[in-house]
Amino acid sequence: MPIYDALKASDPQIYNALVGEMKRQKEGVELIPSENYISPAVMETMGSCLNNKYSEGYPGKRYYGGQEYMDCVESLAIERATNLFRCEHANVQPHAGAPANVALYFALLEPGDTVLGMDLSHGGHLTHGHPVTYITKVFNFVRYKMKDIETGELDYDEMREVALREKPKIILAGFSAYPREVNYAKMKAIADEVGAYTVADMAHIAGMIAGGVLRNPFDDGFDIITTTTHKSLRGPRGGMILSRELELGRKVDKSVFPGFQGGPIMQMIAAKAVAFGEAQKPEFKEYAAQIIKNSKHMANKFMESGAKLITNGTDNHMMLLDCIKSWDMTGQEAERLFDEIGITLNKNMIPDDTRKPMDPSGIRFGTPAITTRGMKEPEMEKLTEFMLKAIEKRGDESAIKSLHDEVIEFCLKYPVPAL
Ligand code: DSN
Repeated sequence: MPIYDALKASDPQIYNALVGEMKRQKEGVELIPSENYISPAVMETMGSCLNNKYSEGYPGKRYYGGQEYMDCVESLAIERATNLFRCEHANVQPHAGAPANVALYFALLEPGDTVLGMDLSHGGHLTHGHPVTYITKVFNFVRYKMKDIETGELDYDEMREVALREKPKIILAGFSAYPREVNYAKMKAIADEVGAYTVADMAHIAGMIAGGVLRNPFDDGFDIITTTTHKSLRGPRGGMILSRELELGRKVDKSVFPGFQGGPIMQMIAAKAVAFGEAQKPEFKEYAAQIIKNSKHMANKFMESGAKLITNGTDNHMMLLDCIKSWDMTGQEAERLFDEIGITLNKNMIPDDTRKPMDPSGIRFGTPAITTRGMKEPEMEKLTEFMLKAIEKRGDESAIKSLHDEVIEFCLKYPVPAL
């Protein structure tokens, strides 16, 4: 367990919150599919003196002096990212996934241009054009959906029709709640017909692409990949933009800095480099494969119990479950119930949901974090049992309490790295 003596002496309030969160992470099951546990090396790097340096610009072209070590750090991050994802250019400076996407739009588009992306209730993301975001005041977002929510296949015919009609400058593949693999080649063919760039926001599945167990959109000719670095890729919280070709990468660089951001967060860039180094190791391939095995196994166990999974299964790390059809409860109620037994997941809209985002019909959960803790198929069965038991015993306070005790005992057998 890390020692926080200086923090404890200087700021007991923050220290207590930190220790509380550490206990919560160790004693609980993390099923939010976008969360994970970083390694000790990544954690050390994040809390380092690299925080103290300003490094506006890029390696070899900085605005301030004293950059010999910063250039080394950022160059390594870039080199490892481009090797890992097989592309010519990486910008590792975006502070997070949302700024990466916004900087990318400004790199490729003029105000008023159109982006064709996934309908948000079918698994798209806020930064793909939700009306509450400012980017919708600048760019025009149009949508495609799944053709059949029983299989999850995307509606490539509708995508083509909308593309021919709306002439988007970007066709966007990328999802925060979509459990199926994508046919990137079909999307690329549609984009070529209308002269659009192809962009994949692979934030959720970056780890599986790095591990070679899900398809790399660059292999089908995609132009750009945006991603976060902290989900299945298991790095520090941050973003990244990858370009298949150098020329596009140069536009991206200008857009990220000085177009959109100021000084890069160098300790995070160093921690990204460390995480990319970890992802290049053979163990990471095994990890990525196990994430999917675990997810498929858990999905099958839920379906065997009669629960309704959207698309009737999963190809990746994620499951989306219709709580109304499965258990006659809302996603909000299910999220709270599982919280009570120490299992964390998130309420989520299901396709064409008639309920509101804060009280939707579904829940979303997945396996990257529990796989990092070394859990495999037998543990997936145990976790499914815990969850189904909670459903059965809902309302019975003492049964829920003893279930929570069982979950804690179970969790403590699987150490959290770095904690
Ligand atoms: N909040 C992330 C997720 O959970 O999918 C995406 O921004």
